[in-house]
Amino acid sequence: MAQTVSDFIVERLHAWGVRRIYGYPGDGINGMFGALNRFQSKQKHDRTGDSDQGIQFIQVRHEEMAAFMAAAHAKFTGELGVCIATSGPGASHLITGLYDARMDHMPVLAIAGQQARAALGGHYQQELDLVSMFKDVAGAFVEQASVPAQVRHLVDRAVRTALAERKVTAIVLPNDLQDLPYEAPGRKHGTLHSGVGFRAPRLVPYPDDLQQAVDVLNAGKKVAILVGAGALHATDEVIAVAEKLGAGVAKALLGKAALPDDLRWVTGAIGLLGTKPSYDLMTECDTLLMIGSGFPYSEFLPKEGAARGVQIDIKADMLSLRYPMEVNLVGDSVETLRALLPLLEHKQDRAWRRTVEDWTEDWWRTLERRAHEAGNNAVNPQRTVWELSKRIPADSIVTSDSGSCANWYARDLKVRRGMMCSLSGGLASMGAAVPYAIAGKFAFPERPVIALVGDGAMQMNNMAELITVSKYWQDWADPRWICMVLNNEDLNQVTWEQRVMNGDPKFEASQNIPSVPYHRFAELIGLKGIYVDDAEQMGAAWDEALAADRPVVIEVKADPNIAPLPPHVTLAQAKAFATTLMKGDPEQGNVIVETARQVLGAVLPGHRDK
Ligand SMILES: Cc1ncc(C[n+]2csc(CCOP(=O)(O)OP(=O)(O)O)c2C)c(N)n1
Ligand SMILES: [Mg+2]
Repeated sequence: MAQTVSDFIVERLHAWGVRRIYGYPGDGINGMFGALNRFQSKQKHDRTGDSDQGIQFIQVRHEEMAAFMAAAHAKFTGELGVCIATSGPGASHLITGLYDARMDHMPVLAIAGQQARAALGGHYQQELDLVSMFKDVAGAFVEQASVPAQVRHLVDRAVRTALAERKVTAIVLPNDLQDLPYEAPGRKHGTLHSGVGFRAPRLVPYPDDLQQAVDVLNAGKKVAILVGAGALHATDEVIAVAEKLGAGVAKALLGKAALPDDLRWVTGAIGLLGTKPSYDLMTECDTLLMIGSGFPYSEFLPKEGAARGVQIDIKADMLSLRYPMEVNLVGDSVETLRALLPLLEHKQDRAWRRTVEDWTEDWWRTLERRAHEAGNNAVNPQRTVWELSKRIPADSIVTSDSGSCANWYARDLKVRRGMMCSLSGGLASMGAAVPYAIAGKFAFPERPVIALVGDGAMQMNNMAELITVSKYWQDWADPRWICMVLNNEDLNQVTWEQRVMNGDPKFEASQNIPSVPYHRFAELIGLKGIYVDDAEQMGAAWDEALAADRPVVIEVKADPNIAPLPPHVTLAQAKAFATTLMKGDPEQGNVIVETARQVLGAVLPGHRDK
């Protein structure tokens, strides 16, 4: 059989290094699935013993999940993530996952089917204007193919652009085109002759600019560092720089795994989900060094003008965006920090460093105390993550969903060196934890993978994606894959936002969600289910799950009345909360006394919550 357009595309993706594609079929994209099938059999036939030579297709339950998995693949491996879907609804389902990749600067390629070329423009079934639809999310490169000789450069440009610009790209393939014989571009006017290959350049600022940064950093007496996803591969360099500068380091959510939390000067997460020492670090520093972070909330950074700033980012458009920096360095974090290191002076006065360490030590004690407070007839959710921290293997991959669990993930999960952690950061979408955890497992099957999820997010789509786990887990080299669900029958994060940010009582119609026996669902589909309704059993539940011979769902009956409060409650928030009390809240009896103490205590002088 002659090579089809789809056969060519699959081979070209393979030549680009693609080894896994997440997706879902449909008649708009069947030509590509036929080619993937042929390619797999051909590879099996040619195989020299290395089963990794082909392209593995992973079938998901919903195309949005395929896009989340592609984004997570890129996050965990640094490679291109690829997802594929049929025309119309398949393509439109991809969108949220693609936005997740785009917001977090991940290279992802989406391949979508389309109706036959002759039908286009005819209000045909499942015909959407996909180029327009993808134009925003995949604006870096989106193109619909119309003739066979075009697809070579479409694949090459889509992949190279995604990798080089760390953006989402998309190729739209009409279904009749997919099965046509492939034609190489002829040697004539109006043809393109593209090639495969991309190597990231070494990006280091000029010596003059490095020197400017050094001058600012050497002059600082109280240096704060903020690291984000761009510092994940720069652990040693960040440690070395922080040691020289006697700095404290806060971590943006996507940079959680950049530094282990056993370093006493690592203040942990920053922002609404952050820690008190990170807040203090930023409020009291005189110099800020920001490395590879797009952390969005300026109010958690130093007050404008209060600190001198140096920023390092691989993307110039992220520089001086949240804080007006004095020195803006475009560069790779590892290379740039290595270039700075020999020029930095070792600060002799370590008083600031000791202050930061004291704050942090104090904070960990606060967290421990908070985690051990009793829940109201249910498990205090902070305890769940606290217990995980005590026993988490150093090679674990941890993902979190958006919801109250992101607070406990951000604050209570102690990162060990070697761990990988991620979530939907910029988009903060619900429903990402399980697909992220699946992609993490496929990328690193020998590592334990743990997803932290709320019950709302579970019901939204994570639950269905457990079926994907049940479909594939027996192929994994190591079965340890654990999803912990906080069953609090509430969209709790938002319930608390309504109370504290808006001053509204809980709106039960929008906030209450039904209880579902998640652990029993797990058992029904061949996984292990564990149910915990007593905080004292939490440690044993983790031990059991980490030793299990199959993936596990731990369902925790979690207390919705433990507030995921910001580290520093403002007067406005305390006032809003006080209004809530006056308006009457359905949970008033349970919640409010303890929270009122914490919220109001945090803003009244002499009443710091310790
Ligand atoms: C797709 C999407 N829809 C809505 C939101 C807004 N949102 C953020 S957290 C949250 C509640 C999550 O509830 P649940 O998963 O039960 O976790 P909990 O906070 O109760 O622990 C909502 C609705 C969002 N981030 N993403
Ligand atoms: Mg919930």
